[in-house]
Amino acid sequence: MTRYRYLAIPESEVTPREVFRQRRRLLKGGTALGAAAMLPGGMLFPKNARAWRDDLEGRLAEGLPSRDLAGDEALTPRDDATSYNNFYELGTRKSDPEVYAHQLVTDPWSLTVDGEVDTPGTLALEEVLVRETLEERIYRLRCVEAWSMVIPWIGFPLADLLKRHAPTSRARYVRFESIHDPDNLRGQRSSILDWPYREVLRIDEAMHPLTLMAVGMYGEVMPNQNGAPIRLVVPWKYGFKSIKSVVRITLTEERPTSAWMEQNPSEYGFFANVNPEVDHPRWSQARERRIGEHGKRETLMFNGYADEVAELYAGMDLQENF
Ligand SMILES: Nc1nc2c(c(=O)[nH]1)N[C@H]1C(S)=C(S)[C@@H](COP(=O)(O)O)O[C@H]1N2
Ligand SMILES: [Mo]
Repeated sequence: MTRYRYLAIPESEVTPREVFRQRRRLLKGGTALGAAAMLPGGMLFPKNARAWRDDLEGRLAEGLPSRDLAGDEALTPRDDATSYNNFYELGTRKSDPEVYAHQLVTDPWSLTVDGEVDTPGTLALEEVLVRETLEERIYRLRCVEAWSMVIPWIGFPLADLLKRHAPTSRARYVRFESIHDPDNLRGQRSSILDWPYREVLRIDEAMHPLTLMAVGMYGEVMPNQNGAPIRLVVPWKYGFKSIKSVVRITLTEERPTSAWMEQNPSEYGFFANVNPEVDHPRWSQARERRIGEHGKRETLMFNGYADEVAELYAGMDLQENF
């Protein structure tokens, strides 16, 4: 069952509508969207470095439709979801991403869509977002390490973005790449992964209506430690597929590799669909620890999204294709 409601943001946290309108008018003065301008050589010149953030904050303040796709389960407390993270660019301890969040520079931000598309391009994030309809989606998130959360994301279907760039008939895979900025990101000065972080979906997985590009959570702009300013969320797959801080999306004919598959293919498969019957080489996947709860829960097939996605894998051996 899908419940629709409106995002409730406490009045105290909301900038009065008139103040927003005024600020947006000021920002818009002159340039389209108050956006970054493209200089020769493709360098982005930040006319207004806060452009995407100001636009997004304005839209969040106006309220968004919301869909609960986690079966009415309690939300993970926001403090847990923003302080217990995997974001190896900022360090490998769960507490590192929050502590070093400031090392991720997100203003300005641009996104490239290229490869097997008719209209490739690099756009400032505010230009990407102005085209898309945002909504809140409450999803379960299950990490391969056997913990889970329930998170209210804000975003838009990846399919909407991909369609605007017109995938060619040869496009079979979608490759995502995170920011590469070793001067600022302490984790990228270690060789735990071959940076930048890269992930891959099959095109039908990428076009699935559950597959989200998220730009916020808990009614607010995405915190840096959760993958600001824009990240993937694929709720039926282990969390490592949900790549953070995306700068580039490339459609391909051949299947690219991902950073985790290069690092350890026996532990991190291509599909990484949540499956209680396929154990990780070092631990069982039958149960999980819901962050903020005591005891353990049974892990659900496809993380509880089997009705929506099982048909994508019809006829496949899921033990083999893990
Ligand atoms: N770029 C990047 N994306 C990433 C990771 C990472 O280290 N770097 N960690 C992944 C893992 S293992 C998980 S479980 C989720 C965690 O998302 P969260 O911190 O918002 O809960 O992000 C995924 N996306
Ligand atoms: Mo994870």
